[in-house]
Amino acid sequence: MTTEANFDGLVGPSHNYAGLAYGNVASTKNADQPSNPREAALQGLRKMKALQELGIPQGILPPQERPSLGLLRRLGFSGTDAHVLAKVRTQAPGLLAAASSASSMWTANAATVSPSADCADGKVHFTPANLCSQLHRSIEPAGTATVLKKVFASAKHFVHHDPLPSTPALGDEGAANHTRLSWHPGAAGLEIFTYGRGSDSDPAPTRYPARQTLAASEAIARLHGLSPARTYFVQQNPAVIDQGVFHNDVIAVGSREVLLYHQHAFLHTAALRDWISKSLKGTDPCLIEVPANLVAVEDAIESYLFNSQLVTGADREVRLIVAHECRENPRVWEFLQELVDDRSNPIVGIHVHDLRQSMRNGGGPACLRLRVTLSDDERRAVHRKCWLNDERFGELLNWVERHYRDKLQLKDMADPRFLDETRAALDRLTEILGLGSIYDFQRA
Ligand code: SUG
Repeated sequence: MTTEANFDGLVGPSHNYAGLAYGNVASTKNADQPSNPREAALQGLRKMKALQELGIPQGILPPQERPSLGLLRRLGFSGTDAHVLAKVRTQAPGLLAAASSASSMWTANAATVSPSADCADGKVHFTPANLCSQLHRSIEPAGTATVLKKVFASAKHFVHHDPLPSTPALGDEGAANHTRLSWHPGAAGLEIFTYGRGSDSDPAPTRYPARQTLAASEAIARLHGLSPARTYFVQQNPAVIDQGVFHNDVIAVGSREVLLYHQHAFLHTAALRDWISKSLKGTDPCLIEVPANLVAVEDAIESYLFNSQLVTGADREVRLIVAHECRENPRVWEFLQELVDDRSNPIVGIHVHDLRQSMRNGGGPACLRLRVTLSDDERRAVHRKCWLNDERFGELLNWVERHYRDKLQLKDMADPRFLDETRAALDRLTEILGLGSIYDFQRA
């Protein structure tokens, strides 16, 4: 049987709020607040466990090492690690912040993944995102590529492409701007790429950057060998980017035959709907457009309603995994009650999760996971210890309790003891997950 697995990013020990992501309202709003990395990691693990208990294969992707001494040395800081940290703290605190972000936790931005049923060679294809629109994220691709090659190692089943060239014309933010619809996970699906920036004559946001480019999405579709007849490129509405929708997964979510999206998510919605309706085989699509008079764009951004995970459990029931902020917003909560009561869609339940630590940086339930649709054979080929089960869950809880701080601010990141602590934590994690030397190149 083919199923959609989730690979969540473990929150790293340096999780902090540095206001680095311009255009991401939560990141800006919470800049310089103290963070609680321990609570952040536990919140993420609890969500993973809940999904695993629904019978959905749940994978774990390790965090990257931060602060990145590699970045700081590349930028001209030299001497011992302690010297580098002391100098960057006084001379360029902004670079210390960029080098210290735990942003690899949002694995929806790690890569674009196409299942084997969609690709010409019948293999699962991965392209790590170059994340070139922001310095703190642009240092993720090399580590991401290393991890993905380790976790999905079998050349018989998996193909790994290099990240696209790191330049604004090819800005790529991974699966956060990619949705797949299909009548069941193993069938050839429709791959929908959403971009913020196309040709110069396309309307563009005026306030905030459009991170994903059409040229990047087209390159990925070519690399993955997708059928043009089952691939679609749709422009994000620039007006919502200017309101803080920095990725499409902040305003739309799709899985199987269901696409749940806000009225203002796309620029040419009718054409997208028509294309889906005529192209989806095996079943009728269920296209749920949420009107702005029920849920305003600001409510969507505040609650992360559309950053929910739309999942099908082993019992075949379809549920939405939402952030706690959805329950706290009366309009959003009322909409969700009506959604579940409405029998014209398959969604039967809403599960609420407290992910506040990640949410304060603009990362909701769907940001924390990379979806990888896998057949039985492909699932068996995945690095075994990266699957969550009761034993791994227990080990990871203990690991977090032992190694993570419960309060962190930027100044702590310049303390060499913090770097030592982080390295000890990640060394232990590679033992738990059996990942060998994945951090070696980051320490060179
Ligand atoms: O790239 N926030 C991330 C959040 C990513 C959310 N992912 C998806 N929507 N799929 C970003 O904007 C904030 C880091 C800071 O400010 O410290 C940050 O990078």
